[in-house]
Amino acid sequence: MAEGDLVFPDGFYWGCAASSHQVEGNCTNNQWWAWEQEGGHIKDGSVSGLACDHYNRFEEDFALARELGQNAHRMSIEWSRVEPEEGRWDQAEVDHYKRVLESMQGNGLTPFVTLHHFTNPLWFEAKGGWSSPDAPELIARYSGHMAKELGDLAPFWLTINEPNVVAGACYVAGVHPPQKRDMALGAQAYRNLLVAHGRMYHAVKESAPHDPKVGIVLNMSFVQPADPDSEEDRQSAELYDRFWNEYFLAGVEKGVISPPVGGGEEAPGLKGTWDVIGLNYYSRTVIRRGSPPVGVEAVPPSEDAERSVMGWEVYPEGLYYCLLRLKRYGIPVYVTENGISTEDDQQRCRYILRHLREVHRAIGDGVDVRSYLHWSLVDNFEWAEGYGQWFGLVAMEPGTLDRKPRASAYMFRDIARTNRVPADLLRHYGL
Ligand code: IFM
Repeated sequence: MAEGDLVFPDGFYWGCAASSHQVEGNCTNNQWWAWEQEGGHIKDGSVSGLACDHYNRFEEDFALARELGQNAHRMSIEWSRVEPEEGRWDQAEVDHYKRVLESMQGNGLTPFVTLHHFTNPLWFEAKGGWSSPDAPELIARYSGHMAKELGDLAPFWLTINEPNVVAGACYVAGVHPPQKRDMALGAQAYRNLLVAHGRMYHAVKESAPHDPKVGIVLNMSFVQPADPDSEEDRQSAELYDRFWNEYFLAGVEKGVISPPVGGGEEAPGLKGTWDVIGLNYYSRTVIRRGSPPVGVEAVPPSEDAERSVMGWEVYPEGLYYCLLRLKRYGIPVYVTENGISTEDDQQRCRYILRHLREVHRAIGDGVDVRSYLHWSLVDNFEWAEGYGQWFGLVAMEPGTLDRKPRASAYMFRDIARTNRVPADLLRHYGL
């Protein structure tokens, strides 16, 4: 080992994350697919369609991940496949996910299973989706069934991916289906998501044959006021931070529905429903006071700030601060997503290194971080952005869907295999 190498703890998980709708292809029975067919919603005019055809090519993808030095993989189960109608299980689809998990295991990839990653079965959406008071019970039943069927194949179960994005994008900003712009509905959805998480946690714990680790996946941002000297900006940033970063954390820690969604009332069975915390981190958010009804506004990154194709500012220090914030819960933290959409693979390499440096710094400062799962293995369907984004370590040939690892994939392979970031590599990138 050379001086200045960043060595990660033994048993650290290195891998990639993906979600069913973004990679599998032909997820025809969920609300995203239906919304895409309406036309006009996806920026580049595309539809998810065959996506990466991962549904049929998972063996190839997991073999590639193994060749690329990875020892873990995060995937999601497509609820609309396994429960296509309310209360009816499609055993062939359940068996498909058995094969998926067995293939991961066979390729030396420890599975992290997400139960809900943005997509709802059509029947669930028709009942009101996340705004329905029945949502927690319905998704808990599905979660229990999956844990009973597949629980012995995965040690990590993650309930809901980014509940703050679900509530915010679907019900407040109205940029994801069902495209509502209604603060009251957003609050209702947020409450249901929190209650659902608790119910899902217990359903998995009670149904899985072995005692798996179960937790939530939060999308956290490092929030700062546009003008630190402005009382208004500081208050707006605080409000945004409470809604975006704090709501779920406080909810699960204390078992309450805290403001601004609730009044601090108890949610029975919710308290302490996490064995792990999953953190998705991409960027920081700079906030100033905005106009009603939301009242806060994100300030776009300045012209000279480094940005991704998504327009997100590259701000690695934010990852350190988010990790540090999670330390007080005393629960292992797994970085479940981090990545950049860029056509410049050297920028991706630098992004990865700079973020790994922050993960390493957080570990040095006592945060129990146990994974770095990159978003994503292969370029895929980026929701309302369509296919005009490039998050993959591996490029996908349009038409043939052939996988072509980028230089960043090999850089990540060497880091994963050696469990360290060499000082030379940091120097090579001027870090
Ligand atoms: O693609 C998404 C993913 O589905 C959830 N987290 C953020 C990623 C990049 O936008």
